Amino acid sequence: MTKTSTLNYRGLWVTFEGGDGTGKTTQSKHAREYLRSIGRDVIHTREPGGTPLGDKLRHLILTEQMGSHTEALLFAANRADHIRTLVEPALAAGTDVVQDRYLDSSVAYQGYGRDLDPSEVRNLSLWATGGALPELTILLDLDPAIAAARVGARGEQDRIEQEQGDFRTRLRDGLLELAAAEPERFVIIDAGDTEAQIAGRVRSVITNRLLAR
Ligand code: T5A
Repeated sequence: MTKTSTLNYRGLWVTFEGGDGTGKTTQSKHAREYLRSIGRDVIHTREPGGTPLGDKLRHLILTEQMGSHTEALLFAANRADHIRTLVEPALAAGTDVVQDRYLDSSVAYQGYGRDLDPSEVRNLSLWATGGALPELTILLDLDPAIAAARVGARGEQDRIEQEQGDFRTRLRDGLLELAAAEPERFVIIDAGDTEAQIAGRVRSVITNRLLAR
């Protein structure tokens, strides 16, 4: 079994999770601005992507047709590079990291959404990253139909965003299951509210986590 680490970092590591169009990019950027406004060093990053190699993998993953195993391995390869070359060095130096998606996305999409075993997918990512887990994960939870309308309103969709119906429902249920299994790491926020209301909730969750350190 892979050993996990959550609280050994100087910087605060916060990840945002949720289905497509639930507002992760919007809210993770608000979180970055909030941390800056209280005088903390912070970087904002994302998966897939996050590093020069990660950006190349992101392009491959989102444009090429591939099987579930290949997809899971490419996400894990991106994650290994991202965590080992960017995220962990930043946290060790005392910089906060606000991250749009991490391994819970793989467990939800490649595991619950597709046909892979969720625990195998999780273990693959833990192996790839040496067991790295964030201190705080904010799950933006939203009815998949509303999320799909938000993504649709924006225009073009990538290969994974084009998945429909049952896939989105399995994904949402899977993410809620992950949050229930790790209540000390996850905070669930209703993503159906306004951008400002959600940003306010995210601010207070982050403040409480910093005060509890
Ligand atoms: N993936 C990813 C996997 O399958 N496995 C993995 O391991 C990982 C890491 C690419 C795809 O890869 C998959 C998941 C994805 O399908 P991505 O490009 O990061 O990942 O795609 P998303 O994370 O889904 O990015 P999106 O931009 O689609 O969604 P966000 O970031 O959740 O939403 P955001 O902030 O861009 O907002 C979407 C729209 O809604 C509006 C925004 O203005 C925007 O137009 N909005 C709101 N509207 C009303 N009320 C609010 N409160 C709103 N907040 C935002």
